[in-house]
Amino acid sequence: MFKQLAAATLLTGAFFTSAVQADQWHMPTPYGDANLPTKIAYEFAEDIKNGTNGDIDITVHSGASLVKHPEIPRAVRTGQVQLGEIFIGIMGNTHPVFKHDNIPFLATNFEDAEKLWEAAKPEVEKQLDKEGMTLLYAVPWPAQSLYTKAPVNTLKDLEGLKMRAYSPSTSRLADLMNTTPTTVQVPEIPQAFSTGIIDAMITSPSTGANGQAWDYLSHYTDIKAWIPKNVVVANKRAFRRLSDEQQQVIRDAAAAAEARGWEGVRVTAAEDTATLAENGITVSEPSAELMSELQKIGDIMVKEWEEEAPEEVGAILSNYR
Ligand code: PCA
Repeated sequence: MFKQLAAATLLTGAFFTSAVQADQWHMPTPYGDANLPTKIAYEFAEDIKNGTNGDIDITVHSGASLVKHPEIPRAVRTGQVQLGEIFIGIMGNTHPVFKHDNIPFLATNFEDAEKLWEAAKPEVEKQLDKEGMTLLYAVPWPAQSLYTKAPVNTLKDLEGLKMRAYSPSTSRLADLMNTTPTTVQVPEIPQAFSTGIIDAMITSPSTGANGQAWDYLSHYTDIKAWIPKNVVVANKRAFRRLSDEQQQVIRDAAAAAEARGWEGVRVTAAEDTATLAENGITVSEPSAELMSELQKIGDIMVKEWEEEAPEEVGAILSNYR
């Protein structure tokens, strides 16, 4: 009996000794493998494995398979996982700095979106740090446009519809558009449309194309309202425990990932918009009236946002402008 126990202990000891060499890290991500951010996450993990000679081995758990999207921030914060990917907007209720990401018409092309990110990054980084997370990199989505089952010329055409929301800011936007916000995660979009839980949504051409939007809606109005991003964050303690060299490998891989995102998104935005049209969706430019109605809502949202945290939001806006 004793012998057996001793042998078992020895074995366990041997197991842990060899495991000390390679750190097994887990990285939950919210979106499936067809998405640009997920492809970049796999490359990021590969770069780190190569750069550390296998000492840091990150397993990417895509499509919310390990942790549900709304729970990823807490999983990283508490060290349940060492790092993870999060859509910035879903943290809007944690602190207003995260709302910079879903404000309509603040930044509607990639150049401005990069500038807005540079302006917001110090505040975002500070807030994440307070919550025990280290910012590694961001990946942008294509501009967010309007999907419906009928043509839209003015906001009146949307009145009373059920509008998908994916963050506190998009819920507020749905209210201001006189629609009813309904929170639906990406994998549930097709079913939510076909069962009438939602009638309309604002998202990227990529999410529409990946979800085969032509099966359940017919019109895409290219309002290009904002360019949101995901961030990849590490648990602060897990990151600090690494050697300086290892931290540098991760920082370098993160910089490469971020560059890939800004470059890649320009390509996927164009390709995925073409895919929508090829599959029979009517892709059109918005009317001047719709745009001016939406711009007014955007102005209201900027004002409300600034009032929520004048100091931090003021800093982001003045950096940006
Ligand atoms: N797709 C994700 C986030 C932004 C986007 O383009 C979504 O719709 O939830």
